[in-house]
Amino acid sequence: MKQKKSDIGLIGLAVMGENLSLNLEKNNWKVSVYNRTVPGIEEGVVERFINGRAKGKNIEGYNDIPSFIESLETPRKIMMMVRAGNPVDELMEQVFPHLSPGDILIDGGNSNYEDTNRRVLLGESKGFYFVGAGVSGGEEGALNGASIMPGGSEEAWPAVKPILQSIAAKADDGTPCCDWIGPGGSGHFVKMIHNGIEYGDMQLIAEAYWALKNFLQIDNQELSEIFFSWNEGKLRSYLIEITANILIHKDKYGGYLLDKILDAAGQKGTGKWSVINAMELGMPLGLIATAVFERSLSALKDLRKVASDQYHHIEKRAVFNKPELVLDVYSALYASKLVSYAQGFAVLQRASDTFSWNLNMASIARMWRAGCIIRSAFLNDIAAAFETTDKPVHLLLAPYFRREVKQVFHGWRRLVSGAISEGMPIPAFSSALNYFYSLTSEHLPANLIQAQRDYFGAHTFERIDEPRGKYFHEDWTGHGGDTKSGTYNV
Ligand code: NBP
Repeated sequence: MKQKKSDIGLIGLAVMGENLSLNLEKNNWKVSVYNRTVPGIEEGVVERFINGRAKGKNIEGYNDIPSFIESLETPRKIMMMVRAGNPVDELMEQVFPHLSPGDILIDGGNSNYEDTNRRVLLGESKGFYFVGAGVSGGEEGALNGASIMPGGSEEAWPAVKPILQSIAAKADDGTPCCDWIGPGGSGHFVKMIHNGIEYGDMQLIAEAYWALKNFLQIDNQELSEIFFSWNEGKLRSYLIEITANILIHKDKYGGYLLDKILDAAGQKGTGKWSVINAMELGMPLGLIATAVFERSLSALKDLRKVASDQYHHIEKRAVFNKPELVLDVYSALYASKLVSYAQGFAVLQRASDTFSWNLNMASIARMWRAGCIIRSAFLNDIAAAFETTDKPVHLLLAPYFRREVKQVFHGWRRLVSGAISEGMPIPAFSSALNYFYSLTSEHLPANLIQAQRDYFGAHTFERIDEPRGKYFHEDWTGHGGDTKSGTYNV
């Protein structure tokens, strides 16, 4: 009897590919897998998987691309889980000659959205479909349910939808954390901003931990209890939960492991990309930028040691009233997190308008409710805010969040000013508060910036007593010319 062909093919058997193929198989899809075999790199990857974790499962392994592709049901659905960048282009070149019109390539890696824009066009020019799907949730999500953000050739969605939704995490209401994002590289753009928000959340939690630890001089057990209690309320989230666990984790010598970990953070680039792209779009993303720069500053460990010796860093700090301080740190964390998400969603909205992606913000918030690293209860509130009939132009202006900010505002401000006067770094909390102050100020000193720009470079300015869009130049020194510079903005 002729054997049934595979429903989906997966290329790249590193941690994500292996676990995703097991998740697919668990959801009753027949899977073919392929990994390149390069002498000197790691040979026998396919055999190891097929004879190991995939043993006895409905998964077939292939060592060459033609027979791998031949094993798939048409239209073929092929998911690539390889390192982002050149490997994806190289693979596409190898796969193209063996595909038939209508076949679908899915890139599940962390690709740059501009590469995905280009690949969608390339794939479609050859008669194929290309889907750039951001996948979040790491190894655990890949195996048991990830948050998946697919975008690109929309014609491919009906064919890939049941497959991707089956392996996606399910929110508490049962909705799969995977839905169509939009055209071109929008899926990878949304995934990138997700990762940027993750950088922000982690920095904020780190600042909360540091403020509590240093101001209250409490041990990890007590700190952990505070985080566990926060995990019962509005801050309930995966990152708060793992922080509570990390705080009390002991190593084999019996001490808290966290206290022995070097304070020098690494990064792989998606936070940086979020900031670069926000800058390209002319949108403020200060909290995530602060989180990225703080990782860079933390990595300058030797320099910090020298500087702290020279400036005699404050070691003893004032003792605060515990319940009040805990509440103020909570307020700063909650409000700053809201600012961070508001900034992230505003960047998504600008990208959507600029690239005509028609992104659905409520749907994106819902897709992040489970499976991914930033999953939290709070995303339900964000989705609800975006779903109201008079959609807020900015999350901080949604009636629900306006009420929330008003409740925590004084604690947030007390914590930031107290920490600054005590010499405690809280860069993300204060970046959020400054953004909030600027956003809610009708008047800012940018009039002076415009005057300076016009003074030295004839960059022109608008006047408050003339309509917007009318530009003026002043001869500030009495011996300048009339020639103006262009009034474009980048
Ligand atoms: P890696 O990002 O480490 O990629 C390793 C895989 O890429 C291996 O299968 C490797 O084959 C293959 N590969 C490389 Br490298 N160059 C290739 C080429 N020129 N042609 C064909 N295959 C090539 O693996 P990962 O951590 O599983 O991540 C896969 C993708 O998913 C990445 O884009 C990553 O950013 C993204 N992602 C990862 C996570 C995570 O938690 N790890 C989470 C979410 C998304 P080889 O075995 O022959 O070297």
